[in-house]
Amino acid sequence: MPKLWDQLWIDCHLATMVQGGAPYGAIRNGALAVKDGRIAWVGERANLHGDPETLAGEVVSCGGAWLTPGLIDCHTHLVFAGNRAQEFEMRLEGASYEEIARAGGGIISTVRATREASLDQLIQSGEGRLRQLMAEGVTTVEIKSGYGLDTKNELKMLRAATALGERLPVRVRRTFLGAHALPPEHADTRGAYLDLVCDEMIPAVAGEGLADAVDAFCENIAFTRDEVERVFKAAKQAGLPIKLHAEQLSDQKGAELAAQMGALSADHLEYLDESGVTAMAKTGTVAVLLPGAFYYLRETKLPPIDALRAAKVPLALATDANPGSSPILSPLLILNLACTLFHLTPEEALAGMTREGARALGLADEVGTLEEGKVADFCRWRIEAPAELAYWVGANPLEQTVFEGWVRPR
Ligand code: DI6
Ligand code: FE
Repeated sequence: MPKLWDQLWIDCHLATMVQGGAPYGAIRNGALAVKDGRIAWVGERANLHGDPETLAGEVVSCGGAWLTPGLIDCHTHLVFAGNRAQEFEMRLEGASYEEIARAGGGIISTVRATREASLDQLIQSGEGRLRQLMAEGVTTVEIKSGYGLDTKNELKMLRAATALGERLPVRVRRTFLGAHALPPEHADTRGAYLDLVCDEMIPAVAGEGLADAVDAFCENIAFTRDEVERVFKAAKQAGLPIKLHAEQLSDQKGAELAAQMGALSADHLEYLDESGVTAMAKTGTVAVLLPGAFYYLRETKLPPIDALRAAKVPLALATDANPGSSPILSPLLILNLACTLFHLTPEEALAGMTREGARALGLADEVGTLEEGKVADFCRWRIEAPAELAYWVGANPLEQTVFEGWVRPR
């Protein structure tokens, strides 16, 4: 007799993260069925219409564990060469992130190393970092370019990100971030660099299908609002969605521009003002909070969390994993930092790395919650309550990860 489902997960509690019902969308004593890599049924075990063994080819008993959606890290700079430990030491001696950037260090020092690295070297070092994220339950990750800053090297970075998604059991979304910093060879020719980004890089990236979105860094050490607008127009012309690093170190009204132009998300947002909040609320632009960079740069100005919440702006959360402002490869630590530093509730934090992370990537119909029809990406955790995911630091209670219906090898 052919069975209805491929697998059935029982003896578990479910944090479905579906909005509107119980906290965490929780279903105690639940069951979850998988068919053809998708979630085929979710509910209380008592509502199963038959014996587990008659319903599914394989029955997995979870011993009282919690299942959550697979974690979604919607903002990373995971592909790069070298590291910036030396800059970390300089900052501890008093230099600021901006000062280091203006002196040709910061992002530009990673650009030098990344230009020198081969495609294979980028894939290899990126794979090590990606495996770290996966070891804490990440099933979808966004990876940006932005350390190449010329056509050849931006394409190389995006090829490395593409290869990572092909080699490892994880969903990779690639973002073109050519407008991350001004490369040294264009120090006196800003306009020419923007021409290159808009007229050569974006069409090349789109033509080769190497990116799923376009991002930019709107900041006094990077690009102005008007320059970002140009980049966004070129992205739209190429048919690519947009997002923005906005209001990280100062208020440039970048999030407002991003929202007005229909961006998927505006990220960082420490210096966002009330009008920016309103603009984002109006268009449903997701606020991606990055407490790792806030922590690492020892910032003191908090993003306007209460105002964002009050305006019902969706709050996503990500590692911002990068060699300068957030060398952090632990999504679970980020859950904790979101609570301790940004005053999110553990439920908001987990939603930020599941449901809202999916929304920030335009993937809300596919992943982010445990719901019938969605891709079967989920994690099994040895915890007694979902708040523990944000509570522990340095513990990793992950027991198993399922990606597209398959248990991922450890
Ligand atoms: N903001 C960030 O947090 C990263 N990029 C950006 O625009 C940092 C990138 C780096 O310092 O290498
Ligand atoms: Fe970033």
